[in-house]
Amino acid sequence: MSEQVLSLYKKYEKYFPIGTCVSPRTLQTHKGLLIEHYNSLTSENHMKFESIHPKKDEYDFSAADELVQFAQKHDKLVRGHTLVWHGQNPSWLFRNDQGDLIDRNTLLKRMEEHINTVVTRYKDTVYCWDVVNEAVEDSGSEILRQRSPWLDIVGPDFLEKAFEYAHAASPDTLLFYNDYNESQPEKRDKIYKLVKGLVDKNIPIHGVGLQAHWSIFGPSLDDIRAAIEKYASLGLQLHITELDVSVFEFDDRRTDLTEPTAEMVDKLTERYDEIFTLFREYSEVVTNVTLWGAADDATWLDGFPVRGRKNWPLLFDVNHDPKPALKKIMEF
Ligand code: HAH
Repeated sequence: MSEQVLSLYKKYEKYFPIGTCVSPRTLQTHKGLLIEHYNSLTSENHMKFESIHPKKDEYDFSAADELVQFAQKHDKLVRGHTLVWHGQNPSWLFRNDQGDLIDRNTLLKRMEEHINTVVTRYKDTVYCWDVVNEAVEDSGSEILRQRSPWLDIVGPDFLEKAFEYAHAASPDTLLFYNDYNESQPEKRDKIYKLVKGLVDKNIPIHGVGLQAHWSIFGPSLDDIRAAIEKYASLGLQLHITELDVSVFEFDDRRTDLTEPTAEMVDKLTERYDEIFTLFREYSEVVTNVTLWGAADDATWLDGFPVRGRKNWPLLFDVNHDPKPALKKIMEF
């Protein structure tokens, strides 16, 4: 790192913590940036079911423990991600020893045991959990995502059960529902309905996580504002949980660039400026803003939606130097 700038999280201290996802590798490769600029950490992959509970009778806490120890040493918050999701699950989870799908009660027992073990272990170090991730269908009339083993085997009350188990394990931990395409009006209204249903039933839920996987083309600021207002009207807090700004439109599959164009850099700067200005305006309800990566050399968008295509969606560049977008969001 060559160029020195003020600390990002210190600049935002009066508004909200600034987070990033990390891996065992980036705890080392991005250590300087993490310590200086971010005060909230989320494990990108190592608290997910398949990583932390790879076999029925075997947990692997090594990477999660390492992250939590780093966070304690450097005085960082930790967001837990994630307990119940359709993705990145171990193959044993939904089947018995004969390889047949298990029944509702057996899966609920496994869910309870998993949530209780993981949430209890980190009750003093993880201040909030994404209890359920991505349970809402993107389009069409169904609210709940179809073809999820949780829905198929347990039924629609799998969400309630997950929140209840997490709350029983640690009553002081903040519990979130987390999803993407959260600002798109159709899906926004479905997420709202789902979460309102939980709130109305007095299920212990404390917040909505807006993943915020956005691009320089959208969603519009009006749609983001409307989503924030709508979720906040439930009386819950909002976390921006996985913010990044792709330089490509989602359907654009071009693979020819080795660096972002000047126009992309300008748009990215403008976009981060308007987004952070909006977040500051809503800092009463937006209580954590986490980026899905500390710098452009470690972003999941290099593999999604086009495998092996470089993207430049974050605030620090591949050399860990501050980008114009970073400087811009510090000007207030
Ligand atoms: C997220 N899904 C997950 O929550 C996170 O755990 C993972 O590391 C990366 C992204 C986002 C997602 C999407 O934006 C579109 C389709 C599927 C998944």
